Amino acid sequence: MVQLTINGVPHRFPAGTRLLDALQAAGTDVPHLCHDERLKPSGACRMCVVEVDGEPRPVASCTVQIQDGMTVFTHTPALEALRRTNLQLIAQHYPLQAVWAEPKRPFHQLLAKYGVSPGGELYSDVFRDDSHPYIGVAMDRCIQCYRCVRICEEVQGQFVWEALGRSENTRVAPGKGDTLLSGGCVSCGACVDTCPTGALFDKRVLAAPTSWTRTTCVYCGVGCQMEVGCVDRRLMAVRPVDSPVNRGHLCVKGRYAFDFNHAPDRITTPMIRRDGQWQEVTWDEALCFTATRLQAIIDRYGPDAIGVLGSARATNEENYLAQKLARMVIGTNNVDCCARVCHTPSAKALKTMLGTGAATNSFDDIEVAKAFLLCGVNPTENHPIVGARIKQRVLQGAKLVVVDPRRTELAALADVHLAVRPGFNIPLFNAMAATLIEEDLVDRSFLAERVTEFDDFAVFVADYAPERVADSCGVAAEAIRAAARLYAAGQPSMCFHGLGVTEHMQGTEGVMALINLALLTGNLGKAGAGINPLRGQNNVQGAAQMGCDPVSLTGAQSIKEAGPHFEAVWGARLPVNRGLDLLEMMDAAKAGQLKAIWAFGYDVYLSLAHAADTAAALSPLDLVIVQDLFLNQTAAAFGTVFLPAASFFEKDGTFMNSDRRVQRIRTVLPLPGEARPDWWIIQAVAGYLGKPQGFSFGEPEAIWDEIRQLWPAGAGLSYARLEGESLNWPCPDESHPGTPILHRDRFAVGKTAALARIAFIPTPEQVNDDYPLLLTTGRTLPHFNAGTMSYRTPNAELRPTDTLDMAPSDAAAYGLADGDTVRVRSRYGEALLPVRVTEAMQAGQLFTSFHRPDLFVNRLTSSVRDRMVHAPEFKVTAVRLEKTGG
Ligand SMILES: Nc1nc2c(c(=O)[nH]1)N[C@H]1C(S)=C(S)[C@@H](COP(=O)(O)OP(=O)(O)OC[C@H]3O[C@@H](n4cnc5c(=O)[nH]c(N)nc54)[C@H](O)[C@@H]3O)O[C@H]1N2
Ligand SMILES: Nc1nc2c(c(=O)[nH]1)N[C@H]1C(S)=C(S)[C@@H](COP(=O)(O)OP(=O)(O)OC[C@H]3O[C@@H](n4cnc5c(=O)[nH]c(N)nc54)[C@H](O)[C@@H]3O)O[C@H]1N2
Ligand code: SF4
Ligand code: SF4
Ligand SMILES: [Mo]
Repeated sequence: MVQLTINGVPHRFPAGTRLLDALQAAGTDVPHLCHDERLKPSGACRMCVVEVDGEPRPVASCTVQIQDGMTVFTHTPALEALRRTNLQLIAQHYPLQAVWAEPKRPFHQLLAKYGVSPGGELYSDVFRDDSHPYIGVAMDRCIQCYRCVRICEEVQGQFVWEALGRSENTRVAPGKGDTLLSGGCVSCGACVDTCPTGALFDKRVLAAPTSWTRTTCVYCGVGCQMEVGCVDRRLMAVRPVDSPVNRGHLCVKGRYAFDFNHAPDRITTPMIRRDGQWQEVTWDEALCFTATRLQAIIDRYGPDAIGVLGSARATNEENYLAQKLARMVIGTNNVDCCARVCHTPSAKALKTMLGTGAATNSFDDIEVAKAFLLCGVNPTENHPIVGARIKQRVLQGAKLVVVDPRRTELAALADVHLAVRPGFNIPLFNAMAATLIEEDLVDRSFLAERVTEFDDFAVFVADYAPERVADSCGVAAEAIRAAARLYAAGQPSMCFHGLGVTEHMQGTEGVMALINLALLTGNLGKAGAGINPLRGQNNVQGAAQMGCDPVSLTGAQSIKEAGPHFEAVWGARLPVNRGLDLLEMMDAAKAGQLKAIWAFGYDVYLSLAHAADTAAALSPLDLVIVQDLFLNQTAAAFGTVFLPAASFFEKDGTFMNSDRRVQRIRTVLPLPGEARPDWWIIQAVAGYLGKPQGFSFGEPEAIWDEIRQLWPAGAGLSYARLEGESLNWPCPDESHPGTPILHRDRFAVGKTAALARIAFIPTPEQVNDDYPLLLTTGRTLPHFNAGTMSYRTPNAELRPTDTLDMAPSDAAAYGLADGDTVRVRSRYGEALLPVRVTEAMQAGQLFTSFHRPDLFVNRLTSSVRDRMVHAPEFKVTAVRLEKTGG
């Protein structure tokens, strides 16, 4: 601690504290304009000046650290006069009406405090842009604090704003385009958040919120913390919170894409389909109908004729209840969730090789890592806050290897970009392993202490030398070697992977091949390292972890080992039959063995591969229960009964993010119409099935407390603790600090982990003369999965449609240009898509997202599945292009 005297009063602060922070903590009212805690200090506005004993002139307190024995005066008449003069200068060209209109803006408050009147001699040559759907620009209010310039650079990494011109003529404007969007803006809203005057403002915020409630973003698995502002119980604004995950930053979805909640076609009344027509009914009718039909199926065909699908969008508590209902009330292990289609391969690989099926490290390790290996993952679009953090680290000098067929934003920034041919991860990762061994880049002491099977592995992997596999992988052998060298030299090196690894016939094995690389280089069990799947939705990690999985119970515990404990707590016997996973359920439905499916918060029809096949499975079902916010494609085509769910704005509970944190969501809005939280609906169905025991919780916290009783690694995560702390599980008791880094001294499987010999098996989905192009599918920044939410917001203006991305050479060969509609035909179906020509694509390869239900991209994808856990091969489809008339 360091001693500091402020205005004659002694204080103590930790060494290294910034003087301005100390002054604020001591309760002094030192003003500032250019400062923001998220930014490096700039000292430009000179409002935070103070007198420091021994300094000849006043110093900007945002730029200095406290020293032991420092004596500081903050409000001498000379300082106050200096501040007033500074303000007068700054306000010389400032519009007076702005101050009247919005007296609460920080700059306007300062003017009022110091009695300074704006000069009102406005500049006429300021930047103007009214084209952004969210961000308003009123640059006559720009006071050149450069906070927008700096936050766009230092936090988001987009470099949109620039200070153009010199001295008096300096104007802040986008440097690379005429509008924000053409200048590279990704609509994160950070510049708006930091602007102290309203020169940048949220266009759609028409009135200042009267209440703010903290909650967790509902979109991706990053799990950003945010505050939701309401006026008259209507959503008005969202602002970021300084949490360990997002550090005061959000992306365009979390920050702006919330209008779906008030969408006119939100369904808020239960419905039953009779004679092909949806009819609104009461909850009593809907629940009675649902329970009677379920019971009839159980009586006639047995409980295993029913499948329950949990939701990666709903809370932990709700998913826990869903699998409890499947197992205890219906009596089947047929329960799964959409983790099946994205990262069940990661969970399986990590669990098999290391013992815990989750990311090994925490996002906080990003700032520690010296090198990154990103495989089949596109964080600047799909996990934008993680993407921005990685980008900053790379801009500061960390090395970056990207393995992705497309030149993504981070690939363009990479030291080595391996544009692997879709489907060839295994030989490529094996070739990296072979290089590590051949060039002696392995961590010998880590291998000696913690890794087995090295000798056999070395012999096996020698067959995959880069020079042997490079051609088929579509990359240069020397580039593979360079990638291996960078990864080995990083120390620590952090690996993130995504669906480009998992959604393949050898998806699980792809992740295993990556784990090999971490084992060989000792990049496990320490800060800044690890194998980290970037999980998909807000609570996909939680949905599976809660037991929406046919072969494991809550906490990923095996039925065999943990079963007796669950039976004791639940007071019921667990079903004995092995459960079907989602894909097996589809097979069983097609074969007439499965009769009913209950899907909540999951648009199965739209999102599963090979839609014709999905339709063949869903259409013969006797009962399709859909529980959602909207009449999604599954409901529209096959639904028998629709149960209207509350959104995350309308309920309490917890989500589990990608780095194993459990975080609260809180009720912001009242329930619309008859919509009810998923946990309420599930309990009501249990009651109507005559088994209310164990389903009479009054609120989510009580459900969570039962979960903690059954899940040892989550036992310490009480709601009370979650109020004040951000904890990563395992957290076995209430005094445990949580576990940001797994496998520190030993692996969860034991002291050592074994290298896995993964032989490459090509997918049967191959190009030929009829289907000469390789289509891969994925995501784009503004839209989310089934599009039900993001397309009901102005994000639809940011990106109106999915596009078929292709290389310029292919476009030329097919005579196609941007915006042309083309028919894409695969062996399984066809879709019409607008073309987008981009240098990011390799010749012979195509990419599209699958966000627009009407374009229905999964009509194209194949039935190939991961060999181990059945995730569909969304990433490889052979197609051909056919010109359309229009
Ligand atoms: N904006 C936005 N964010 C999202 C979502 C969204 O829909 N929109 N969805 C969420 C969900 S559910 C998930 S699971 C995550 C997914 O996040 P990511 O894992 O990043 O998802 P994708 O975009 O599907 O695929 C990632 C990359 O894999 C590449 N790829 C394709 N084939 C191969 C291959 O054979 N090898 C390699 N190495 N790479 C390949 C693609 O070019 C793509 O850039 O995102 C979450 N976040
Ligand atoms: N071609 C192709 N297809 C893919 C993929 C790909 O890469 N390529 N990726 C796959 C992946 S990884 C995934 S995760 C799936 C995603 O597919 P889905 O899981 O179907 O998509 P989502 O949009 O995440 O949301 C599902 C539904 O949840 C609803 N919802 C939101 N909040 C709540 C809530 O609180 N309660 C309830 N009951 N409902 C709610 C939404 O309205 C939406 O209809 O798509 C898969 N499909
Ligand atoms: S919204 Fe984000 S990306 Fe766009 S200009 Fe502002 S800070 Fe930069
Ligand atoms: S990064 Fe993910 S969690 Fe964070 S604001 Fe964006 S969508 Fe939400
Ligand atoms: Mo996903």
